Amino acid sequence: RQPVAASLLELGGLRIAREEIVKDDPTNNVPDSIFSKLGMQLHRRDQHPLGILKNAIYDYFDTNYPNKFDKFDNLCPIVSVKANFDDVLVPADHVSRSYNDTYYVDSQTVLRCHTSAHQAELLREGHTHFLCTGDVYRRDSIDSTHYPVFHQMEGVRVFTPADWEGSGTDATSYAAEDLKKCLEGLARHLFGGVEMRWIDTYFPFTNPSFELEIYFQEKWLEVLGCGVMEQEILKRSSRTDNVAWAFGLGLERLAMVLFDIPDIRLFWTTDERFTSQFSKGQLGIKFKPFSKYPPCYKDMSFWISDAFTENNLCEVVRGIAGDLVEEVKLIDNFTNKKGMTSQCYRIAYRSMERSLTDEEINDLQWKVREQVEAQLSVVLR
Ligand code: FA5
Ligand code: MG
Repeated sequence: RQPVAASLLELGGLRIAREEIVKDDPTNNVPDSIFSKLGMQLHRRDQHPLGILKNAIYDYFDTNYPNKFDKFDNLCPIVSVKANFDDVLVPADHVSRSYNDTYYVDSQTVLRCHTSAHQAELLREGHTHFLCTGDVYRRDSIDSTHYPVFHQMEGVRVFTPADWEGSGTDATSYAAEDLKKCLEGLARHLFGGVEMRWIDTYFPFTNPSFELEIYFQEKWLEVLGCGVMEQEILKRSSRTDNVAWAFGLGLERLAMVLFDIPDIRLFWTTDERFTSQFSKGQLGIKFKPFSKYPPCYKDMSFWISDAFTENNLCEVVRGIAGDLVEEVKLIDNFTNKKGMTSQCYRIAYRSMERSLTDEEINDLQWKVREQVEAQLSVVLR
């Protein structure tokens, strides 16, 4: 079950009570299961795979750019809507701003959904080379590579005209090329050889924009987003003559590849069979899975309404089953002649620590059905 959350937290030097973050109020959608993750700061533990990875990335930057990059890993994850979205030019109607995708503390305050929330503030403070690591929060689907709390590292490098003049290319191409070289070098530093590829993509805050994918467990896994920073962001921090690149790494994704960690929930386990396999500064470790306990699948069908979303379903399931839920997957979807849509979801329950009893799973599934019906305006079939 979910651990009982401490009621007073210290975040980025601020003292915050549970009542300030979990509120019975329509402008707030932070559940206790998320509150209980605030302040855990897995990325600041030198023995934890995420801490080991963060330190290895620091080593790469320290070696290649001695004394250049300022490092931040303790900025408060509770940020303004302005910092999280407006300052990085996310349009007013962008889906990521919705209550379906983001955790709101109140209408003007969110749990940051990316470390890009700190870009503008750090630029305004005068930093031109920085790495900013932190826990980020998103309402999202449930499977082995998605979790509602994960960790990102933001990197930003600002160039001045002296950097690209004489290079024979324009400022934007110069920055894009430098960015790709830097990140390919990082991938080699971490992995030696792996199969990777660049994908062109879109972010509101960069242009051009790219994603890097790594081949892992027979699939291409997206590990980071990056690009050349939109000029408007630099302009607002009085850097009209500069260009910059920025990236956002998904630390869990990189750590899964690096240490062969098969399921993202493992980062949160306190099971010694997991934690004892990692030690400070050790990059070469491959995780040896302890025996995998059997999964149990439960299907649930219902007629949906327009208000139904998969993220809401996942949150209800996670609220009841916590980390015992491994995956929530849509397996059937049809609309009848009357225009009613029915969906069937398959829930995989599995503990990483022990065998679950039938009774326990039936009990969970019963509660899930009850709450799905009560909270999601669907009709169970
Ligand atoms: C962003 O968050 C951008 N802010 C990244 C960025 C920064 C782009 C600076 C350009 C410049 P995205 O939503 O794709 O992008 O997330 C970045 C990475 O976080 C992904 O590539 C992935 O590795 C990881 N990630 C995203 N969602 C999850 C999740 N639910 N669980 C675990 N990791 C995730
Ligand atoms: Mg992405």
